[in-house]
Amino acid sequence: MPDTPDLDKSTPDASFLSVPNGERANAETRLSQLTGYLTPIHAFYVRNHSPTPIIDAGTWRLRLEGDGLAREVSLGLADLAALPRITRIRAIECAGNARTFFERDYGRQAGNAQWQRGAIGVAEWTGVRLADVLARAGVREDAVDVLPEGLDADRFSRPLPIEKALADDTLIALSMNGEPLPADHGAPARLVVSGWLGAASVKWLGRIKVARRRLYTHWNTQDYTLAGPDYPAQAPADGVPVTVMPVMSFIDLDWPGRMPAGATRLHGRAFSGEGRVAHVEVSIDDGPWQAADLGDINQPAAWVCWSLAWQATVGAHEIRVRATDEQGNCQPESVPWNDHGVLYNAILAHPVEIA
Ligand SMILES: Nc1nc2c(c(=O)[nH]1)N[C@H]1C(S)=C(S)[C@@H](COP(=O)(O)O)O[C@H]1N2
Ligand SMILES: [Mo]
Repeated sequence: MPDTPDLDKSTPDASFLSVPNGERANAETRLSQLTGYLTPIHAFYVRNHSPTPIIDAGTWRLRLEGDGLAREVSLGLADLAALPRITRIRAIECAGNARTFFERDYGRQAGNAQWQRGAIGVAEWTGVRLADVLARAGVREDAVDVLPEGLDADRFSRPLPIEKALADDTLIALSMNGEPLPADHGAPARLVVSGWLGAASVKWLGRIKVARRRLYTHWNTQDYTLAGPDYPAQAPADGVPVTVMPVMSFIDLDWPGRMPAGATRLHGRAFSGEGRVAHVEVSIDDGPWQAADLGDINQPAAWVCWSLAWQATVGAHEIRVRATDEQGNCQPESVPWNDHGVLYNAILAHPVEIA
């Protein structure tokens, strides 16, 4: 292996903010640089718990094992290529996105990587259904949990219940936005788990275990859990393991945002886990909530773009956005503290300076 930098993405460009205080090099998307619906590969946030491994696709194998399978199987890329190919547009969002706002609200840092709002991206993923891959090894009727494991130094792994693993849109992605999967995003093969926390979408897959009992790793017991005084511990976890991501919205501006005065349009994105966003409202300087226009692409487990016409006047403004999903879930005014700083989805008062 060459002298691998923490991130394979050589020089982060203007599309990125690097995240201080992360365990490794982590980079978040600068939402102000997004122009289209999909997040381009070069701008897609990266969350690594150990440095990006460079894996030889030619010799790569995926091992399927465990007592929830009829037999052990080892597959290469040619075996995956023989399975039906599927393409899905899906978001991946880190459970810790917007974590930095816990410090703002409570005066101390929660968890580690101090993300602002950019630990989310939407891409078009192409690959094969995890269900079709597992079928090669014969999934037993009494299988309970599936444990995908990465080939990175930490052997990152986060279990999934069998029902989610076998869902029609849980896929092993081999390409992203029509390009081969880049190293930073899990080449040669990663999971994409619709609507769930990013940690479920294990990168650099090397092994998948299927078991007839519940499985636990650091990543569903000691991190990516809602832990703290307001949450009951679900032993052996220190809190409530995070699964589906909650409804949240963002403005496509830096923080603080800067725009010229005059007739303009505010743009942003809203997302709600496995569901679809039903509406987005915007309030400027504590004014009435106004309905934003939603973009054409609005499907479950991906964001919807929103926009609103605005007559921007010179000075400092505060813009609030709130999204509501099809189930009627709306962003809260505040989020109680939790130790790992996950699932921050409160309505943000976004400072915007008009020159
Ligand atoms: N093997 C492995 N998979 C992983 C991780 C990791 O560190 N190692 N990080 C997870 C986390 S916490 C997130 S938020 C997503 C980020 O995916 P991305 O880097 O492609 O944006 O990958 C997940 N998959
Ligand atoms: Mo994450």
